[in-house]
Amino acid sequence: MNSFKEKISKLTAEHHTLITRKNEMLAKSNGVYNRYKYPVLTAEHTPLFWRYDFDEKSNPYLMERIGMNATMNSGAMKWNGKYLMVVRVEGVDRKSFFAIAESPNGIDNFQFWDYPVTMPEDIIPATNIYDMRLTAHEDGWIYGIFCAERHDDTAPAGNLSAATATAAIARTQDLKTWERLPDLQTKSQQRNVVLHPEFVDGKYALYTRPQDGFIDTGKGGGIGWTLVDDMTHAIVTEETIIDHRYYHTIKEVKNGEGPHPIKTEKGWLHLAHGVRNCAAGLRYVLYMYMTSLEDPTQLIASPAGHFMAPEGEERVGDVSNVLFTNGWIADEDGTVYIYYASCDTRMHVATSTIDKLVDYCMNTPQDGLTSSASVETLKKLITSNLELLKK
Ligand code: M1P
Repeated sequence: MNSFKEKISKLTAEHHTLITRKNEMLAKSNGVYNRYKYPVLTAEHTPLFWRYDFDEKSNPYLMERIGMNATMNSGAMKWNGKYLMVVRVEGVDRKSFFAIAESPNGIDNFQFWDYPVTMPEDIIPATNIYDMRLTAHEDGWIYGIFCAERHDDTAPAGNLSAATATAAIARTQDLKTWERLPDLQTKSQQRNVVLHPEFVDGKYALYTRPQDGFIDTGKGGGIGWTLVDDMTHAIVTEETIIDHRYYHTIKEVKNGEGPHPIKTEKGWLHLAHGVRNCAAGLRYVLYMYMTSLEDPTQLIASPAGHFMAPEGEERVGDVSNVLFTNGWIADEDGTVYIYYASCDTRMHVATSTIDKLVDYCMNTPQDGLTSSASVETLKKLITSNLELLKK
Protein backbone atom coordinates (compact mmCIF):
# COMPACT_ATOMS: atom_id res chain seq x y z
CA MET A 1 0.00 0.00 0.00
CA ASN A 2 1.35 3.40 -0.95
CA SER A 3 2.02 5.85 1.82
CA PHE A 4 -0.13 8.98 1.98
CA LYS A 5 2.78 11.05 0.65
CA GLU A 6 3.33 8.66 -2.23
CA LYS A 7 -0.34 8.88 -3.18
CA ILE A 8 -0.10 12.67 -3.26
CA SER A 9 3.04 12.46 -5.41
CA LYS A 10 1.27 10.18 -7.87
CA LEU A 11 -1.75 12.48 -8.10
CA THR A 12 0.54 15.47 -8.54
CA ALA A 13 2.54 13.78 -11.30
CA GLU A 14 -0.63 12.79 -13.20
CA HIS A 15 -2.05 16.28 -12.84
CA HIS A 16 1.21 17.83 -14.02
CA THR A 17 1.22 15.56 -17.09
CA LEU A 18 -2.33 16.67 -17.92
CA ILE A 19 -1.87 20.41 -17.52
CA THR A 20 1.46 20.52 -19.37
CA ARG A 21 0.32 18.28 -22.25
CA LYS A 22 1.22 19.79 -25.62
CA ASN A 23 -1.80 20.52 -27.77
CA GLU A 24 -1.90 19.71 -31.48
CA MET A 25 -3.62 21.61 -34.24
CA LEU A 26 -5.87 19.24 -36.18
CA ALA A 27 -5.02 19.05 -39.87
CA LYS A 28 -8.67 18.82 -40.92
CA SER A 29 -10.00 22.31 -41.51
CA ASN A 30 -12.64 24.08 -43.60
CA GLY A 31 -10.08 26.79 -44.34
CA VAL A 32 -11.65 29.24 -41.91
CA TYR A 33 -10.26 28.00 -38.58
CA ASN A 34 -8.42 25.07 -37.01
CA ARG A 35 -9.55 23.02 -34.07
CA TYR A 36 -7.13 21.41 -31.60
CA LYS A 37 -6.81 17.81 -30.43
CA TYR A 38 -7.30 18.39 -26.70
CA PRO A 39 -9.60 20.61 -24.67
CA VAL A 40 -7.59 23.44 -23.12
CA LEU A 41 -9.29 23.15 -19.73
CA THR A 42 -11.39 20.49 -18.02
CA ALA A 43 -12.51 20.07 -14.42
CA GLU A 44 -9.47 17.80 -14.02
CA HIS A 45 -7.20 20.78 -14.75
CA THR A 46 -8.29 22.58 -11.58
CA PRO A 47 -5.57 22.50 -8.92
CA LEU A 48 -5.43 19.44 -6.73
CA PHE A 49 -5.16 21.73 -3.71
CA TRP A 50 -8.68 23.02 -4.48
CA ARG A 51 -10.09 19.53 -4.37
CA TYR A 52 -8.12 17.46 -1.90
CA ASP A 53 -7.38 18.00 1.75
CA PHE A 54 -3.69 17.12 1.91
CA ASP A 55 -3.72 16.63 5.68
CA GLU A 56 -3.46 12.95 6.46
CA LYS A 57 -5.09 13.43 9.86
CA SER A 58 -8.30 14.95 8.49
CA ASN A 59 -8.30 13.04 5.18
CA PRO A 60 -6.71 9.63 5.79
CA TYR A 61 -8.27 8.12 2.62
CA LEU A 62 -7.08 11.04 0.48
CA MET A 63 -10.56 11.68 -0.87
CA GLU A 64 -11.60 14.61 -3.00
CA ARG A 65 -13.36 16.92 -0.54
CA ILE A 66 -14.56 19.67 -2.90
CA GLY A 67 -15.45 18.32 -6.33
CA MET A 68 -15.23 20.38 -9.53
CA ASN A 69 -17.73 19.58 -12.25
CA ALA A 70 -16.91 21.76 -15.25
CA THR A 71 -14.71 24.49 -16.68
CA MET A 72 -16.69 26.38 -19.28
CA ASN A 73 -17.82 29.73 -20.77
CA SER A 74 -14.66 31.78 -20.21
CA GLY A 75 -13.84 35.41 -20.90
CA ALA A 76 -10.36 35.95 -22.36
CA MET A 77 -7.70 38.60 -22.82
CA LYS A 78 -3.97 38.98 -23.29
CA TRP A 79 -2.39 40.17 -20.07
CA ASN A 80 1.33 40.80 -19.44
CA GLY A 81 2.21 38.68 -22.48
CA LYS A 82 0.11 35.71 -21.29
CA TYR A 83 -3.13 34.31 -22.73
CA LEU A 84 -5.60 34.48 -19.93
CA MET A 85 -9.09 33.15 -19.35
CA VAL A 86 -11.55 34.12 -16.65
CA VAL A 87 -13.01 30.66 -16.43
CA ARG A 88 -16.50 29.77 -15.29
CA VAL A 89 -15.69 26.92 -12.94
CA GLU A 90 -18.67 24.94 -11.74
CA GLY A 91 -18.39 22.91 -8.57
CA VAL A 92 -20.25 19.65 -8.04
CA ASP A 93 -22.55 21.74 -5.83
CA ARG A 94 -23.75 23.43 -9.07
CA LYS A 95 -22.37 26.83 -8.05
CA SER A 96 -20.27 28.63 -10.61
CA PHE A 97 -17.44 30.97 -9.76
CA PHE A 98 -14.67 32.71 -11.66
CA ALA A 99 -11.05 31.62 -11.66
CA ILE A 100 -8.18 32.81 -13.81
CA ALA A 101 -6.07 30.41 -15.86
CA GLU A 102 -3.10 31.55 -17.94
CA SER A 103 -1.05 30.04 -20.73
CA PRO A 104 2.23 31.09 -22.35
CA ASN A 105 0.99 30.31 -25.89
CA GLY A 106 -2.83 30.31 -25.86
CA ILE A 107 -3.27 26.69 -26.90
CA ASP A 108 -1.96 24.60 -24.00
CA ASN A 109 -0.32 24.75 -20.58
CA PHE A 110 -3.19 26.68 -19.01
CA GLN A 111 -2.66 26.86 -15.27
CA PHE A 112 -5.03 28.26 -12.70
CA TRP A 113 -4.01 31.00 -10.34
CA ASP A 114 -3.96 29.70 -6.77
CA TYR A 115 -7.18 31.36 -5.64
CA PRO A 116 -10.52 31.84 -7.43
CA VAL A 117 -11.83 35.39 -7.90
CA THR A 118 -13.45 36.89 -4.83
CA MET A 119 -16.31 38.77 -6.45
CA PRO A 120 -18.01 41.29 -4.18
CA GLU A 121 -21.81 41.09 -4.05
CA ASP A 122 -24.31 43.65 -5.29
CA ILE A 123 -26.93 44.91 -2.78
CA ILE A 124 -29.00 41.76 -3.37
CA PRO A 125 -26.59 38.82 -3.30
CA ALA A 126 -26.72 36.43 -6.26
CA THR A 127 -27.08 32.65 -5.94
CA ASN A 128 -24.99 31.94 -9.01
CA ILE A 129 -22.66 33.99 -11.21
CA TYR A 130 -21.32 33.01 -14.62
CA ASP A 131 -20.18 33.75 -18.20
CA MET A 132 -17.99 36.81 -17.79
CA ARG A 133 -17.21 39.00 -20.81
CA LEU A 134 -13.98 40.93 -20.33
CA THR A 135 -13.48 44.35 -21.88
CA ALA A 136 -10.35 46.45 -21.49
CA HIS A 137 -12.20 49.72 -22.13
CA GLU A 138 -10.56 52.85 -23.45
CA ASP A 139 -11.52 54.53 -20.13
CA GLY A 140 -8.63 52.54 -18.55
CA TRP A 141 -10.65 49.96 -16.59
CA ILE A 142 -11.05 46.27 -17.30
CA TYR A 143 -14.75 45.49 -17.00
CA GLY A 144 -16.26 42.09 -16.39
CA ILE A 145 -19.94 41.77 -17.20
CA PHE A 146 -21.56 38.50 -16.16
CA CYS A 147 -24.90 36.93 -15.37
CA ALA A 148 -26.14 37.15 -11.77
CA GLU A 149 -28.86 34.60 -11.14
CA ARG A 150 -31.29 34.80 -8.23
CA HIS A 151 -34.37 32.85 -7.26
CA ASP A 152 -37.53 34.57 -8.45
CA ASP A 153 -39.32 35.15 -5.17
CA THR A 154 -42.49 36.24 -6.97
CA ALA A 155 -42.97 32.65 -8.24
CA PRO A 156 -45.66 30.48 -6.62
CA ALA A 157 -44.58 28.80 -3.38
CA GLY A 158 -42.75 25.57 -4.09
CA ASN A 159 -41.42 26.65 -7.48
CA LEU A 160 -37.73 26.39 -6.77
CA SER A 161 -36.71 26.62 -10.42
CA ALA A 162 -38.01 30.12 -11.18
CA ALA A 163 -35.06 32.47 -11.49
CA THR A 164 -34.05 35.89 -12.74
CA ALA A 165 -31.07 36.78 -14.91
CA THR A 166 -29.42 40.17 -14.48
CA ALA A 167 -26.30 41.67 -16.04
CA ALA A 168 -23.83 42.15 -13.21
CA ILE A 169 -20.93 44.56 -13.61
CA ALA A 170 -17.50 44.65 -12.00
CA ARG A 171 -14.23 46.34 -12.84
CA THR A 172 -10.59 45.87 -12.03
CA GLN A 173 -7.12 47.14 -12.80
CA ASP A 174 -5.19 43.98 -11.98
CA LEU A 175 -7.66 41.08 -12.37
CA LYS A 176 -7.11 40.33 -8.70
CA THR A 177 -9.17 42.93 -6.87
CA TRP A 178 -12.60 43.53 -8.31
CA GLU A 179 -14.91 46.46 -7.63
CA ARG A 180 -18.54 45.46 -7.95
CA LEU A 181 -20.77 48.09 -9.56
CA PRO A 182 -24.58 48.03 -9.42
CA ASP A 183 -26.24 45.54 -11.77
CA LEU A 184 -27.49 46.90 -15.09
CA GLN A 185 -30.91 48.47 -14.68
CA THR A 186 -33.20 47.37 -17.47
CA LYS A 187 -36.90 46.59 -17.98
CA SER A 188 -36.34 42.98 -19.05
CA GLN A 189 -34.16 40.20 -17.77
CA GLN A 190 -30.69 40.13 -19.37
CA ARG A 191 -27.96 37.60 -20.07
CA ASN A 192 -25.00 37.80 -22.49
CA VAL A 193 -24.47 41.53 -21.99
CA VAL A 194 -21.12 42.75 -23.36
CA LEU A 195 -19.32 46.10 -23.16
CA HIS A 196 -18.05 47.57 -26.45
CA PRO A 197 -14.36 48.53 -26.00
CA GLU A 198 -14.67 52.14 -27.24
CA PHE A 199 -16.83 55.11 -26.36
CA VAL A 200 -19.57 55.78 -28.91
CA ASP A 201 -20.81 59.38 -28.99
CA GLY A 202 -19.03 59.85 -25.67
CA LYS A 203 -21.02 57.04 -24.03
CA TYR A 204 -20.47 53.45 -23.02
CA ALA A 205 -22.05 51.04 -25.50
CA LEU A 206 -23.46 47.70 -24.45
CA TYR A 207 -24.59 44.68 -26.45
CA THR A 208 -27.66 43.33 -24.67
CA ARG A 209 -29.93 40.31 -24.91
CA PRO A 210 -33.37 41.25 -23.67
CA GLN A 211 -35.37 38.25 -22.50
CA ASP A 212 -38.89 37.95 -21.12
CA GLY A 213 -38.06 35.05 -18.81
CA PHE A 214 -35.03 33.33 -17.35
CA ILE A 215 -34.86 30.87 -20.25
CA ASP A 216 -37.20 32.23 -22.94
CA THR A 217 -36.27 35.36 -24.77
CA GLY A 218 -39.93 35.82 -25.74
CA LYS A 219 -40.40 39.23 -27.37
CA GLY A 220 -36.66 39.98 -27.10
CA GLY A 221 -35.82 40.08 -30.79
CA GLY A 222 -32.11 39.30 -30.69
CA ILE A 223 -28.85 41.01 -29.81
CA GLY A 224 -29.53 44.57 -28.70
CA TRP A 225 -27.49 47.75 -28.38
CA THR A 226 -27.77 50.52 -25.86
CA LEU A 227 -25.78 53.58 -24.84
CA VAL A 228 -25.11 54.23 -21.19
CA ASP A 229 -23.79 57.42 -19.57
CA ASP A 230 -22.11 55.92 -16.56
CA MET A 231 -20.98 52.37 -15.84
CA THR A 232 -21.17 52.99 -12.11
CA HIS A 233 -24.97 53.43 -12.48
CA ALA A 234 -25.71 51.75 -15.79
CA ILE A 235 -29.31 52.22 -16.90
CA VAL A 236 -30.81 51.03 -20.19
CA THR A 237 -33.15 53.67 -21.54
CA GLU A 238 -33.32 52.82 -25.25
CA GLU A 239 -32.48 49.42 -26.66
CA THR A 240 -32.23 48.69 -30.40
CA ILE A 241 -32.01 45.19 -31.82
CA ILE A 242 -28.98 45.07 -34.15
CA ASP A 243 -28.85 41.34 -34.93
CA HIS A 244 -32.31 39.83 -35.20
CA ARG A 245 -33.53 36.28 -34.73
CA TYR A 246 -35.33 34.70 -37.71
CA TYR A 247 -37.64 31.77 -38.25
CA HIS A 248 -35.92 28.57 -39.35
CA THR A 249 -32.37 29.74 -38.84
CA ILE A 250 -29.66 28.72 -36.40
CA LYS A 251 -30.76 31.58 -34.14
CA GLU A 252 -34.51 31.10 -34.28
CA VAL A 253 -34.98 30.60 -30.52
CA LYS A 254 -32.22 32.76 -29.07
CA ASN A 255 -28.91 34.42 -29.79
CA GLY A 256 -26.37 36.24 -27.70
CA GLU A 257 -23.18 38.23 -28.22
CA GLY A 258 -20.01 36.27 -27.45
CA PRO A 259 -16.91 38.28 -26.49
CA HIS A 260 -16.70 41.98 -27.41
CA PRO A 261 -16.15 42.52 -31.14
CA ILE A 262 -12.67 42.88 -32.65
CA LYS A 263 -11.96 46.12 -34.53
CA THR A 264 -10.69 45.52 -38.08
CA GLU A 265 -10.09 47.80 -41.05
CA LYS A 266 -13.30 46.51 -42.64
CA GLY A 267 -15.56 46.76 -39.60
CA TRP A 268 -16.29 45.26 -36.19
CA LEU A 269 -15.98 41.48 -36.22
CA HIS A 270 -18.53 39.73 -34.00
CA LEU A 271 -18.75 36.21 -32.63
CA ALA A 272 -22.05 35.07 -31.11
CA HIS A 273 -24.12 32.03 -30.28
CA GLY A 274 -27.38 31.03 -31.90
CA VAL A 275 -29.94 28.57 -30.55
CA ARG A 276 -32.59 26.48 -32.24
CA ASN A 277 -34.90 23.79 -30.93
CA CYS A 278 -35.20 20.22 -32.13
CA ALA A 279 -36.36 16.83 -30.86
CA ALA A 280 -33.01 16.45 -29.05
CA GLY A 281 -33.51 19.77 -27.24
CA LEU A 282 -31.81 23.12 -27.72
CA ARG A 283 -28.85 23.20 -30.11
CA TYR A 284 -26.28 25.96 -29.51
CA VAL A 285 -23.87 26.88 -32.31
CA LEU A 286 -21.48 29.77 -32.92
CA TYR A 287 -21.99 32.29 -35.70
CA MET A 288 -20.38 35.53 -36.86
CA TYR A 289 -21.43 38.91 -38.18
CA MET A 290 -19.86 42.32 -38.82
CA THR A 291 -20.95 45.86 -38.06
CA SER A 292 -19.86 49.21 -39.47
CA LEU A 293 -16.97 51.18 -37.97
CA GLU A 294 -18.85 54.44 -38.58
CA ASP A 295 -22.09 53.19 -37.05
CA PRO A 296 -21.68 50.01 -34.99
CA THR A 297 -25.44 49.45 -34.97
CA GLN A 298 -25.39 48.74 -38.73
CA LEU A 299 -24.92 45.16 -39.88
CA ILE A 300 -22.51 45.00 -42.84
CA ALA A 301 -21.99 41.25 -43.10
CA SER A 302 -24.10 38.33 -41.98
CA PRO A 303 -22.88 34.96 -43.23
CA ALA A 304 -25.56 32.28 -43.28
CA GLY A 305 -25.63 29.48 -40.78
CA HIS A 306 -23.20 28.41 -38.14
CA PHE A 307 -19.53 29.24 -37.99
CA MET A 308 -18.84 26.34 -35.62
CA ALA A 309 -21.12 23.56 -34.37
CA PRO A 310 -20.39 20.76 -31.90
CA GLU A 311 -18.37 17.92 -33.43
CA GLY A 312 -17.29 14.51 -32.14
CA GLU A 313 -16.82 14.45 -28.40
CA GLU A 314 -17.75 18.14 -28.23
CA ARG A 315 -21.34 16.96 -28.71
CA VAL A 316 -21.57 15.21 -25.35
CA GLY A 317 -21.54 16.67 -21.87
CA ASP A 318 -23.72 18.02 -19.10
CA VAL A 319 -25.85 20.01 -21.56
CA SER A 320 -25.32 18.17 -24.82
CA ASN A 321 -25.26 19.70 -28.29
CA VAL A 322 -23.94 23.05 -27.08
CA LEU A 323 -21.08 25.27 -28.19
CA PHE A 324 -20.82 28.57 -26.36
CA THR A 325 -18.23 31.33 -26.50
CA ASN A 326 -17.53 34.47 -24.54
CA GLY A 327 -13.80 34.86 -25.07
CA TRP A 328 -11.34 35.39 -27.89
CA ILE A 329 -7.93 37.03 -28.23
CA ALA A 330 -6.65 38.85 -31.33
CA ASP A 331 -2.87 38.80 -31.29
CA GLU A 332 -0.57 41.48 -32.72
CA ASP A 333 0.28 39.19 -35.69
CA GLY A 334 -3.40 38.83 -36.64
CA THR A 335 -3.89 35.36 -35.13
CA VAL A 336 -7.23 34.97 -33.39
CA TYR A 337 -7.63 32.50 -30.52
CA ILE A 338 -11.26 31.50 -30.16
CA TYR A 339 -12.07 30.01 -26.78
CA TYR A 340 -15.27 28.01 -26.73
CA ALA A 341 -16.95 25.59 -24.37
CA SER A 342 -18.64 22.37 -25.38
CA CYS A 343 -21.77 21.16 -23.63
CA ASP A 344 -21.27 23.36 -20.55
CA THR A 345 -18.46 20.97 -19.63
CA ARG A 346 -14.98 21.87 -20.96
CA MET A 347 -13.01 24.58 -22.78
CA HIS A 348 -11.45 24.34 -26.23
CA VAL A 349 -9.47 26.62 -28.52
CA ALA A 350 -9.67 27.13 -32.27
CA THR A 351 -7.35 29.45 -34.19
CA SER A 352 -7.85 31.60 -37.24
CA THR A 353 -6.73 35.04 -38.40
CA ILE A 354 -8.45 38.40 -38.65
CA ASP A 355 -8.07 38.33 -42.45
CA LYS A 356 -9.66 34.89 -42.73
CA LEU A 357 -12.54 35.77 -40.40
CA VAL A 358 -13.26 39.02 -42.26
CA ASP A 359 -13.13 37.12 -45.57
CA TYR A 360 -15.49 34.49 -44.13
CA CYS A 361 -17.95 37.17 -43.02
CA MET A 362 -17.78 39.26 -46.18
CA ASN A 363 -17.85 36.44 -48.73
CA THR A 364 -20.07 33.76 -47.24
CA PRO A 365 -23.54 34.15 -48.75
CA GLN A 366 -26.29 35.46 -46.50
CA ASP A 367 -29.23 33.35 -45.43
CA GLY A 368 -32.04 33.80 -47.98
CA LEU A 369 -34.40 32.35 -45.36
CA THR A 370 -36.02 29.77 -47.69
CA SER A 371 -34.95 26.49 -49.30
CA SER A 372 -35.41 27.92 -52.79
CA ALA A 373 -33.18 30.91 -51.98
CA SER A 374 -30.53 28.51 -50.66
CA VAL A 375 -30.71 26.45 -53.86
CA GLU A 376 -30.34 29.59 -56.04
CA THR A 377 -27.25 30.63 -54.03
CA LEU A 378 -25.80 27.14 -54.40
CA LYS A 379 -26.50 27.04 -58.14
CA LYS A 380 -24.56 30.29 -58.68
CA LEU A 381 -21.45 28.78 -57.08
CA ILE A 382 -21.83 25.49 -58.97
CA THR A 383 -22.18 27.25 -62.34
CA SER A 384 -19.17 29.44 -61.73
CA ASN A 385 -17.07 26.47 -60.59
CA LEU A 386 -18.11 24.26 -63.49
CA GLU A 387 -17.10 27.04 -65.91
CA LEU A 388 -13.72 27.29 -64.21
CA LEU A 389 -13.23 23.52 -64.25
CA LYS A 390 -13.83 23.41 -68.01
CA LYS A 391 -10.93 25.76 -68.67
O1 M1P B 1 -26.72 25.74 -21.54
C1 M1P B 1 -26.33 26.50 -22.64
C2 M1P B 1 -26.18 27.99 -22.27
O2 M1P B 1 -27.43 28.48 -21.83
C3 M1P B 1 -27.48 29.86 -21.49
O3 M1P B 1 -27.29 30.64 -22.64
P1 M1P B 1 -28.51 31.54 -23.20
O4 M1P B 1 -28.70 32.60 -22.22
O5 M1P B 1 -28.21 32.03 -24.55
O6 M1P B 1 -29.67 30.58 -23.25
C4 M1P B 1 -26.44 30.22 -20.46
O7 M1P B 1 -26.86 29.67 -19.23
C5 M1P B 1 -25.08 29.65 -20.78
O8 M1P B 1 -24.27 29.77 -19.64
C6 M1P B 1 -25.15 28.18 -21.17
O9 M1P B 1 -23.89 27.76 -21.66
